[in-house]
Amino acid sequence: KEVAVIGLGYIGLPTAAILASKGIIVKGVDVTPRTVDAVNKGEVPFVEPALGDFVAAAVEAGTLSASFETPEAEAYIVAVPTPFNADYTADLSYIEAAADGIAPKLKGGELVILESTSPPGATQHLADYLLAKRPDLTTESLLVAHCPERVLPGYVMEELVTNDRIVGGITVEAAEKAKALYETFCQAAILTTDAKTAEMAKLVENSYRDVNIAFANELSVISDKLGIDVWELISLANRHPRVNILQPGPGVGGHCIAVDPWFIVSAAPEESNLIRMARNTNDAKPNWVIEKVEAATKLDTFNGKVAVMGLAFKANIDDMRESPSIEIARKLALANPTVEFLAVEPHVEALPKKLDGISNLVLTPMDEALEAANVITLLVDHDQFKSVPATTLAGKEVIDTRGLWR
Ligand code: SAJ
Repeated sequence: KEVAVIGLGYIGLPTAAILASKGIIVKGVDVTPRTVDAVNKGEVPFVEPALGDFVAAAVEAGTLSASFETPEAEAYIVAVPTPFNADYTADLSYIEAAADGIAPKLKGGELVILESTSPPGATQHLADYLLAKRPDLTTESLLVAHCPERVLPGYVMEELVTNDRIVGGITVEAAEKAKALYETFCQAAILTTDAKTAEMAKLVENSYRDVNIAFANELSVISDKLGIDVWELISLANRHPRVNILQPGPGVGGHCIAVDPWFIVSAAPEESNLIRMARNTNDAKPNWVIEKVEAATKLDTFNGKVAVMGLAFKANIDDMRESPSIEIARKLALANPTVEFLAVEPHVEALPKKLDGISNLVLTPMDEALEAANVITLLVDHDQFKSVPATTLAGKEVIDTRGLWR
């Protein structure tokens, strides 16, 4: 059995490696030389626990290799980015580019699986696109399915095996064949449906989380106005057997939860009121935090230095893509040039591009920043920050967006 995996990123590479660990010959394809080189050396070009061992072992065993060229294979898994355009519609150009590579290699009977998070209709679009390039094939001889990923960054190798999966086929046969492939490594239930329902299920999962985080974020703003501790409020409300409120924060980051709901909104703009409002509520939270920090810097006691604790998009990772903390740090520093911002991020050695070159924003070791600043803004609940003693914070203005130091 030979499988080609197009796109060796956060999802494609783990999927390729786990298939290869089952003895399947996996040929990875990527456009980035750094990625192709790393994989062929048995290395991983980003941080994901346990993935390195899988890749090293599979390359050593000869079941995993990478190249720029799409090979002939019995099955193709497409795991490329689906960013959104300025008007919130999905950009399917990476999927089409993958299809351009696959089309000339098809002989008939192959399985093509789309893993990328996609708007409703994208899998059908992929099938139509391939068939337009290969009019000699038919829906019966080209099996196309959608199998959205659900893994949580940081736990990918574990969740690939233990999470239930949804497989949506353009035809029933496509769904069944895709299911059989995922059964080689997934020990949980694999549920089959049609392609559009599978696409929507993925978007709904992330929108569900977005809407619930928006509820928590709104509660934090209301509680602040009313002089109530929102974390105490939520933990008390959650003692009701049918209530389970999520945690407020400085906004929603990462490129899944802050993106996927827009695909639903753009597919049904008139009907998606709650989903759109949740997105806007979460997107507005960084500005609310900025106002809080600026108010603290207007106090007579302010000594000119603000500590910004955490830049990653969530706790205990180094991933800063679409991080609300970055947005907050950047806007604060640019709008307040006379204030010195001491950014603390234990997971990185240098500031990310978006913050680089801003003269009043400096990456600073935690103890130094906490000592020097008398306004402390906590943006990420990293484990390292939990141990900060109350005495260190005493007498300072603390804006704790995660409720870590209550
Ligand atoms: N957040 C809060 N409060 C919470 C939970 C999260 O403010 O109570 C924030 C986080 O700080 C972060 C953002 O939301 O900025 C997203 O973090 P997350 O841990 O909720 O999710 P991701 O983006 O790391 O991964 C999600 C997962 N989806 C769901 O839990 C429904 C994961 O299973 C998906 O595979 C992933 O999106 C994806 O790739 O779509």
